Amino acid sequence: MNPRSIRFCISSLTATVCLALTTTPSRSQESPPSRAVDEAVSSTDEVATPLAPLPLQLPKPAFKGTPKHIPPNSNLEKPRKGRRPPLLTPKGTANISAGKKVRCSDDDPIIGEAELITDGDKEASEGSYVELGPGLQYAQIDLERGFAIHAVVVWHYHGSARVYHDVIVQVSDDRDFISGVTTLYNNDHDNSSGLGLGRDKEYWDTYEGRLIDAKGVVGRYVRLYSNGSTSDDQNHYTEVEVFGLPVK
Ligand SMILES: [Ca+2]
Ligand SMILES: [Ca+2]
Repeated sequence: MNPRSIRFCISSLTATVCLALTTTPSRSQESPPSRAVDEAVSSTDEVATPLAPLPLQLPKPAFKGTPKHIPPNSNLEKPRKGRRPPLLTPKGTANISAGKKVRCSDDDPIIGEAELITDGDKEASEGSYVELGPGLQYAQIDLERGFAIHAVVVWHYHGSARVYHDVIVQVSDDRDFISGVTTLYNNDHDNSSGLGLGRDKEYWDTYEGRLIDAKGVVGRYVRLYSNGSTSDDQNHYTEVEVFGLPVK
C-alpha cells in the first residue's frame, strides 16, 4: 500500500507549522491508528527546529475505559474522546532516564525497589512497581547531567482504575530541590501537600500514563510526588520515562 501524503500549514505572526500526514499506519508508537505524523517543522525568523512525534511505547491496557463516577473532593479532568494526540518534540528526542538511578523519599519501600521505576517494564503486573509508604512521597531520577527535557511520562499503578492525589512533577539541577526548581505539573488543587496550589487536573491512571510536556526545560534531576490514591494511602510507581536532548 502506497502511503498518501497530505500537507497542512498553519501560519501565525511568529511561526509557521507544517504537518505532513500519511495514511500508512504506525503501530509501535503512540499516534493515531490510521495516519501518522511523519514530519513537522516549526520555524521562526531565526531558527528552524524539525519536530517529530514523541517516540513513546505504551504497555498493554489492564482494563477498559475509565470509571464514570467522580471521587469526592477531587478535581478530575473531563473524559477525553478518542486517542491521545501525539506530542511533537524536537527530532532526536529520546528516553534519557532508562536505567538511571532513582532515589525515593521512602528508602525502605513496602514492595519492590526504586530501580523498578526506570527498568523499562511498565506493564500493570505484580512485580513491575514499587510501593512507597503512606502520605506524601517522591521518587527522584538522576539523569547524571543536564538535559533539555521535552517530556515526562509517569505510570503509577494502572492494574485497576484509581486517581493518585497531589501529583507534582518538578525539575532542578539541585538534588535537594531547594533552588532552581521548575514545576512541570501540579494537580494538588487544595495544597494539601504544601508545595503550592496546583492548576492541573486529577486523572484516572491508565496504561497511557500521564504525558507531561516539559517544553525543553534544562535540568539534571526529575522529582515526582504523590500523596496516596482513591484506593489507599500508599504510593505506587510502575515506570517513569524522561525524554530529552543533550544540552548544546
Ligand atoms: Ca518498572
Ligand atoms: Ca490535594
